[in-house]
Amino acid sequence: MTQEIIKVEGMSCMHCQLRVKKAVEAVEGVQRADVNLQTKQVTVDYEEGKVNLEKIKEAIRETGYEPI
Ligand SMILES: [Cu+2]
Repeated sequence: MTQEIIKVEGMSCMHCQLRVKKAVEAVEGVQRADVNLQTKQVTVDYEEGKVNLEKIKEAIRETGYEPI
């Protein structure tokens, strides 16, 4: 299992937090996503080989937020 932290702009409330969490966790190969609104960081646990960081960022982008 690999853990990465992605910085995401545009999240302002618990609704955003949940949307991002659900979107990331829906990506195949992702085991868990934790969104911290205060630091604007998404901590993702995923299986390398099944998914990569770019795919995870894309899922965030599709939800309407901006991964950095
Ligand atoms: Cu919101």
